[in-house]
Amino acid sequence: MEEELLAKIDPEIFEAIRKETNREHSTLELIASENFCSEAVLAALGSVLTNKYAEGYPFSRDKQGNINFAKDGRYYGGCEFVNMSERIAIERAKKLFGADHANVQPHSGTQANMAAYFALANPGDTIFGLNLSHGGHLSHGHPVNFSGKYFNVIHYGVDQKTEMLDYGELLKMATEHKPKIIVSGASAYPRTLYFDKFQEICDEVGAVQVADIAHIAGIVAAGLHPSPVPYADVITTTTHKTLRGPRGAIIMCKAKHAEAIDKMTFPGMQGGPLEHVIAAKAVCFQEALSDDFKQYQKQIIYNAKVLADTLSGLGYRLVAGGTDTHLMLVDLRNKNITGRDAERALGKSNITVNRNTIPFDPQKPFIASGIRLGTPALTTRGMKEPEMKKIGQLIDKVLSNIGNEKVYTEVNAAVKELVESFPLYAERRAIYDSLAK
Ligand code: DSN
Repeated sequence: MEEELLAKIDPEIFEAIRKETNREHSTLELIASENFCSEAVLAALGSVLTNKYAEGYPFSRDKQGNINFAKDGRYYGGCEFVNMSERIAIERAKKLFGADHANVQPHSGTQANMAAYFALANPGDTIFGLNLSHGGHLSHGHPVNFSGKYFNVIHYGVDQKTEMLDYGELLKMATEHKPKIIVSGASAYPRTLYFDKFQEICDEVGAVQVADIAHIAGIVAAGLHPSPVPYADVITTTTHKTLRGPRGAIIMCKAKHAEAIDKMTFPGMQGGPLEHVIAAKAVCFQEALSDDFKQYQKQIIYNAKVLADTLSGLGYRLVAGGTDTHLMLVDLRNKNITGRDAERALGKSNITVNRNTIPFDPQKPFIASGIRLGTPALTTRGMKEPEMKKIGQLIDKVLSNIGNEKVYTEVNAAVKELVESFPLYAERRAIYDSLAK
């Protein structure tokens, strides 16, 4: 048995894995970008496919750029079975999102964005991205990230009053600066993203839209959020957030960019693909094509609305007035708490969240005025509206009693009761615990 071997050969690493499995079960995971993948995904991740070098692709291209799966384009022998699983991953990704082309090799969302930018633009070109403190992402042009170092990045933001994207202002800015790429997408924006509006602006100024749907990919795949696929030239996403697969990413694009995207991913940005992760992505896409997955995504959104309404009813101000998606941003300024203090206090009560800047935040990102909450992980556990109300009340109890250890202990007991009713990785935990020294 694999677990038994690991426990024997490397008890320290076994212990870290055992404890993390128990932590995931015993805490309320509200980090909007996290989720719990299935045992089937974990099985693919832990497979011998990790052993295989497979630089290149499971297909070749003719002179016109047409893909031919009958002849692979690998630089190593022995690729016939990883070709099988990578081809399945590509086909499922295309089917799930209705895309012309999919590259399933990027190791992470930032690397996917890197390949997209370098395939479509040259260093020094102007790129637009959403300001990090308005809900954007590091890889959308932050100065400390490659994107901000290699490109002339201009950030757009949300309207100060509505805290929603200001497409009129974006058009004005784009008309003035003529960006090569406009990155649409966010990691802390609770409202609907209108990719058609982004595309209208791109068409007006001759830019290319790169849509980063990492956060909302599962909701998009389920048809519950507008898809960028009919509009954006290139779409990137991670596979481990609402999509609930392994940690990693993919790039989708219109046929005309397929060759450039593939070349920039490998050999441009990466070497050997992680074939075990690609197989796990394929499993995740198969799961995401099911009706159960659509129901799961619906429940994520219901749960987010109920949690948002509960907090709002308890006097918390929600950025942009609420949520249309899986996440919400809570402005804590009227409670005189910083995001950092809230994150720490909730952590002591076994409720895991992350501090987050709010638009026009007076605090630095390390402190932040808000917290970001998301429902994908708890929805995977089977929690529904009644649990969301209860969790909203528990969050309020902690945040209204910062520093009160007695309250933290009481909330801990309530969290324990909740998590025991919605067990996570139960069989796996039982095996690990039976092997613990
Ligand atoms: N760091 C991720 C998030 O938490 O949103 C995005 O990559």
